Amino acid sequence: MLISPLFLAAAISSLRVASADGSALVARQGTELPGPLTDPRVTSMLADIPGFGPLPNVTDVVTNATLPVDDIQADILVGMRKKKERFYFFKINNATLFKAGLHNTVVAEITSVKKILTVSTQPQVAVNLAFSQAGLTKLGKTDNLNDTVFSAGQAADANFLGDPGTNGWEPTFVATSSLHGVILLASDTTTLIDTQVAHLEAVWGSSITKLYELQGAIRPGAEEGHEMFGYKDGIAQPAVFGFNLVPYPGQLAVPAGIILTGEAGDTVTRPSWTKDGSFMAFRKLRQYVPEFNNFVVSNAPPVANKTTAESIAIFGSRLVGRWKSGAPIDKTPLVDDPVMAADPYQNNNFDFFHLLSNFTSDQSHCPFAAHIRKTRPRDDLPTGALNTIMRAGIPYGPEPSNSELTNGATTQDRGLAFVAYQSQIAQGFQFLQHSWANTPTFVPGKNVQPGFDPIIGANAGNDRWAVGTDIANPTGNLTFPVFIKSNGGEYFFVPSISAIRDTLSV
Ligand code: N7H
Repeated sequence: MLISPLFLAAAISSLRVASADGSALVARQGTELPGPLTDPRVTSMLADIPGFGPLPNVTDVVTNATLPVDDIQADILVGMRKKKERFYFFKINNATLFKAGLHNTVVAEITSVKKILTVSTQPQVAVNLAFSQAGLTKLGKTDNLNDTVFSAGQAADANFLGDPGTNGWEPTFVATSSLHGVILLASDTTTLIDTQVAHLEAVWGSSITKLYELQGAIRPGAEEGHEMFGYKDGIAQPAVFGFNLVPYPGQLAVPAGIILTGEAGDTVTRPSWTKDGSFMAFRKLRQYVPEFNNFVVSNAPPVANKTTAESIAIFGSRLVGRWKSGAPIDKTPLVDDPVMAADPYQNNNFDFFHLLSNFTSDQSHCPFAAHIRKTRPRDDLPTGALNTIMRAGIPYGPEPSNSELTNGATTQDRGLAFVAYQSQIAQGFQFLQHSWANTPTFVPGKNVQPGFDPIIGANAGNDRWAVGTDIANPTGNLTFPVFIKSNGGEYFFVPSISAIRDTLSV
């Protein structure tokens, strides 16, 4: 039953009294607490974005039955299709009370992959839960998860990721000893998310403290599915064996163990309770949209037989490797193709190799340094296929206004709440950021050093450079200011639902 606002307000005010005196959940029993949202859904909480291809059919996945989709937390395999998502970062004050609330109430509300696949089984608000190393320790779980990047935490990784230390990081991500976990809440309205948060806060009471929250939302209208610079994002995701049963052409098919811990293809030994979890890399990446747009307009080299506006669009697409529509420039370098962009049978079907061109020097289709080539080199490095991530981020912050765009300076905090899932952070997010995006010699075997990824390549806060952005001068260097600043983040472990129920909450 949906909760009325009046009931909710009354419940919340009674909560304030209850938590002000530090009393525990038990002491509040009998008061009217916000209950869970249990109405069945009639419309999907997920957006149907052209070019993504639908999620797998639940019957097919269950019949195939190689992955326990009713035990795996939904966000790991769903990708970038959420309409609204809140990240609620918290500290555990009292592990015993936190575990009681988790075991008796919350674990039953955690949303599995299976539930999210069908509208009628989707909850009003999908809830997922993840813990940092400090959080697991707080819960008394001192097992070694055999991921040193996770156990050291992201603040310790800042320099290696190319950040200028933790300068500019949200304080919550710097003081990591008290950041114990994150709750992911996804729905189609923030009102529903507010209600679910009130319920969880009622269950956990003073056993947790909210440290920080970030509200993400899909962009409106024609920008739906596009990130803040305007490019369609989330098209290329790995197909996971046992889940995405028939990969689309050009889609990277990977053993489930590349994304899920303990599944086939995961080479690391860990405690048995960690099976069917995943490591989550969260990053708050602030985007400087007017500055990016102005740079693209001011630096676009003229392209033969193209207007100025067309040359600008080509230049922008060469930084990313796709047009704003999502069409890959490797297939259509000089003119956008929105039909191809919207067709999952075409929009990933490329490998950067072209029969009659020189693979070591040809950048006429896609520059070596383009964002999607640096982060998935395809035929440039076929062995790199196992260094992959499932991306599940969402834009955050206000839409850029026209006056802000012409003014040329960012006045708002907006960007990408970046989320990547993988079974080993050192082979996934950290590898892509450090060894590929930030490493000028990558991709290897070319006639010229490619330079940094112009979008995410990071150089300790300093300018970056890349070649190949000018079709007429493919070995020429261009220097880029920073368009994206890291506000930091944390690494979390996303356990299976049974591990939360049977191991972490008892
Ligand atoms: Fe990226 N962007 O707007 O340019 N990304 N990315 N990303 N990204 C992709 O193919 C973007 C970031 C990957 O398999 C597209 O889905 C922005 C980080 C990977 O072909 C666009 C930010 C990392 C892919 C963007 C950002 C990656 C990918 C094309 C930060 C990893 C798939 C749409 C604000 C360290 C490559 C698509 C493949 C695609 C953008 C962050 C990785 C448009 C703005 C931090 C693996």
